[in-house]
Amino acid sequence: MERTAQLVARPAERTAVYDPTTVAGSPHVRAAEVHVRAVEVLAANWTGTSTVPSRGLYPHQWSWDSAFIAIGLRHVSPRRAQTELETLLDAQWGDGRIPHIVFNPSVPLDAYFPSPDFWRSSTAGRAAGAPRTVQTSGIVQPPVHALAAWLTHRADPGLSRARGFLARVYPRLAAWHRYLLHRRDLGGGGLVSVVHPWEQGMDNAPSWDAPLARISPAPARSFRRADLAHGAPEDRPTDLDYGRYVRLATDYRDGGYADGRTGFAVEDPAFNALLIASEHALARIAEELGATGTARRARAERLTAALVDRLWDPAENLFLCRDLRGGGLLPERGVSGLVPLLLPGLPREIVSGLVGTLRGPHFGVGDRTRLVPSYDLLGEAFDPHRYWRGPAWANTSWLVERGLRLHGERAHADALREAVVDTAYSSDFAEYVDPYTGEACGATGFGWTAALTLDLLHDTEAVPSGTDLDRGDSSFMGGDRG
Ligand code: 9WN
Repeated sequence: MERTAQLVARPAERTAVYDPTTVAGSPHVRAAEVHVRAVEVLAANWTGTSTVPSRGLYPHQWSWDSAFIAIGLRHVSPRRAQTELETLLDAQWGDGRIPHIVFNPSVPLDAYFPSPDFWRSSTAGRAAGAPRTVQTSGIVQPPVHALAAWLTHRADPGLSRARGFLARVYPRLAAWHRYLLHRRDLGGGGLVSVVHPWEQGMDNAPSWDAPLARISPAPARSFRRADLAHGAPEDRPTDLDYGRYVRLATDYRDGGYADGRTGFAVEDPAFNALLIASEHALARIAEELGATGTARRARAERLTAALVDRLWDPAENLFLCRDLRGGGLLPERGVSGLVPLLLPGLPREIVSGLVGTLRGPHFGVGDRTRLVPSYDLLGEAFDPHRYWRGPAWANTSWLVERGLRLHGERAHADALREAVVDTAYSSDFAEYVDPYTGEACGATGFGWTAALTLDLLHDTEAVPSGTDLDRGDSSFMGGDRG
């Protein structure tokens, strides 16, 4: 295993995508300095087997954080990126679900809420096949993992083959997708539903307000939040929201984590788009392992058609969330509705509609904002600092940047890439930032901010050649299929 110093000292000469000496927009900041600082963050957050999102606020392993972190880590340590994903997959449940948190037993229980004694995975999750030796949560997060595994493989195919990396992770990733497609198609239309706002990863988004309003909150005295010790209360979700999060999680746990009966069920565009991108990646992994990816590609196409059919709103030029319990599309405009831009098989008019929305008055990218706000600038609930109700996150901007580049919007993609890298550096790799000013919010030294900055500095495979697009495949997954 590399020592931290070795990781940090990795040379920065592979900054080929970027101007080799400067970060545009900050002409005095050398790209090499950004690289070194980002690697320091990842080294400081490394526990030996995985990476915490933040030492203070999030001291365990989170599912989609780890996928994004592996995507960055692969540029400095493909071995560590593989380990990151393997550690997460070691906590997979028998029914295929990948839990959203894998708890570190050496961290005190009161460091994060809800803690392992709340989730009780090894007892309450027994019927669903929760592991006995590691404590986890019982909900999930967006399926970025197959995409991360494929990109990690591509970073060092020799090491990957020597370690049998893809052969070991493929069956687990396939089981994960099976769980989502078979147990979570709660609307019967082919798309996956989330059963808790934490599952979609944008916890406090205004899209959840209406479906959450039907949930009776757990009494405030029945739980003790740990997040307020680290973040400003006015930037975090309210106590009332927390009460509802706790009620939903408690009910799910008390039902043995069985699916289908939850009071909250929403089809979300980003969650489903990431599943589709990961299906494309699984097709490539299957081919690398000598099998055929045809069935997976066909499934990805069917899912894309279902996404358009069920969640696209042509009047808004945006994908929206569908509330299965209340019925119908939720009108709130969120960044989640822009994330499907990363899909290769989207009809051209939808791509143009999304780019127009991204640059128009509701998100203002390239005009009033440099990074992609998490929520509609003109929306009633907009707040530039409150969790997922306006601020910008590096992961969603990265996903939109990949989408812009994939669809040939090179100038817009370049500008967004520069903005993410610049802001990450100037905010000390903040968890999220004010979308107008770039002011740091939440934790600094945040894992995926550092990792995705590295990816934007180093990903030479992302430059579109046109050939992959012609094949209807996803160019940001790497050039050839072999
Ligand atoms: C609940 C770890 C996670 C991210 C989520 C982000 C936040 C947790 C919380 O932190 O969620 O899972 O306590 O608010 O919203 O996207 O994965 O970084």
